[in-house]
Amino acid sequence: MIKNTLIRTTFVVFLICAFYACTAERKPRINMPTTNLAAEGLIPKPLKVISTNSAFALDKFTAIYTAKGDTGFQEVAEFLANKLAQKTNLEIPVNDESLQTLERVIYINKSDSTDINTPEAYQLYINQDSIIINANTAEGAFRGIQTLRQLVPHTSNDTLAPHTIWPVPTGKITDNPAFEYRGSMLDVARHFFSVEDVKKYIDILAYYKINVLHLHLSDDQGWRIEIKSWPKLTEIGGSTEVGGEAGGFYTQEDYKEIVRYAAERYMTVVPEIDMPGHTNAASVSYPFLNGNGKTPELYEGIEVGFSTFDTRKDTVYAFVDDVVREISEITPGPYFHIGGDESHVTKKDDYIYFVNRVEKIVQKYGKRMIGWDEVAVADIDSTSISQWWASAENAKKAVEKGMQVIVSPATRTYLDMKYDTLSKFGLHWAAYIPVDSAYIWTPEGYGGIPRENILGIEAPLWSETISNIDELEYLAFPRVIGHSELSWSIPENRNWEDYKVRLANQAPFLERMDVKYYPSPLIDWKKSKYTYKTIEKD
Ligand code: TNX
Repeated sequence: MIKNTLIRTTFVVFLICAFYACTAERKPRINMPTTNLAAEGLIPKPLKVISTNSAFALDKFTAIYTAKGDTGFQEVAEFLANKLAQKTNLEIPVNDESLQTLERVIYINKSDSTDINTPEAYQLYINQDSIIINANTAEGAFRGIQTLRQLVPHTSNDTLAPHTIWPVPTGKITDNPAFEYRGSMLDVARHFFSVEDVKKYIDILAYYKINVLHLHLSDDQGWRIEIKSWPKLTEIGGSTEVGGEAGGFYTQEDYKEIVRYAAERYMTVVPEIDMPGHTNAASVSYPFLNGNGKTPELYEGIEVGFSTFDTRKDTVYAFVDDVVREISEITPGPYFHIGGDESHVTKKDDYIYFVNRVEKIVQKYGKRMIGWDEVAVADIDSTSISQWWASAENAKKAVEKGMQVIVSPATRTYLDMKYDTLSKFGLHWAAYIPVDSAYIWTPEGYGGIPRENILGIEAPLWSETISNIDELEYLAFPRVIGHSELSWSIPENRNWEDYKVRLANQAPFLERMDVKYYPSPLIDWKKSKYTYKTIEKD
């Protein structure tokens, strides 16, 4: 089963040693129930699943081991142990060679198999006595353990053994993402969200294998990241938000903590500074930036399109250079998002001139530029990325320039769109997006974009109408879970009827995580095979 003989031999020797080390305390084999791995409620749906219909008894005699000396594997194992402890209260040791009572092993293996040929691919073999996760990289192993977390039942089974066990269905999973960029955006500019809120969002997204968090860090209503060379941005520009509440901002240390937390979950943070429009908060802080001919004032409304930088002033580019440099220095990921949307009061020539110049600044600091779809009108090069939110024509232009496209159609992926007329929060300028409509569409070849030009999918959450984490969760969940499947699973594995049952089965996890999701009436939450408390309907 394991292709790499050397690893297999090492592992078998290890198991034999473990067996002899603990024969004195060996427990009788437990009769496992019949299971069906292929029918488990996994999201996103893995590429291939083969069931062998028995179970691995996760219990207090289980231990986790990893390949030694390979970067990141130990941390992935500890992450798994930690999450299993939160779910089951089991304290599962990691790489502990002194164990006396070892019965079952979870082995996280670095494999060079050519079957696992992308960094995020993994194989998961679940047998009665062992679970083996094979991956080329710790990132792949991390994705694999999310699948394993989903397979551990929410309640233990105390009738099978004299002690508590969590039966994990046996079989083999081979998995690999369809798209390399699987993201969600959070608008922390219209309303500010704390580091703790962002971490909670990251945690839930990572469970569904989302690997990009795009932070919309500036807009007309607020500037949310400390720039040491331009302190008034946060002092003045960070002081407000929509609706008149005090805003807030991340210090560079806060931002680094978000980046670190995301990186621990193999998630890339994409910072966005929206320019040359959506810049009122910056212009109030430093009025020389302003190009709309008016005296900028702090703004707490939600209309857009009235602000612009003065794109013909060199000092504006000195400012942009500092901002891009400072943020790039604390951003390990490859991308920098320059916004570029809805610059309605910037003349077209000025807009093109601005985007062309800023692209060079982004590249100077070693990043790949992303911009909302409008940026494709400029003379940008093929390494830059266009994020399609509204205009098919702009998306086409991007493809003609050889650029890659992130697919974020407002009518399908905008998490700030209301579910229906009864939704408490959200806007509806693009559409009402019920849970099925967010899921039933095909990003592959969307709008005629060739598959090879699609970098991935992103679901943006704009925050004009939401001001706290409960409201954020109401709009994001469960829709973003569907977007995770659209970006990870191949079209042949996606099916609404099948998905909606798997989604119903997410209720116990979401509730344990205290996620205030919208209990859409399209989902038969009650049919979930688990019991959970009644959800208050909004
Ligand atoms: C359009 S999408 C915007 C945002 C708003 C959003 C509200 C995009 C690039 N621009 O400024 O927040 O609609 O749905």
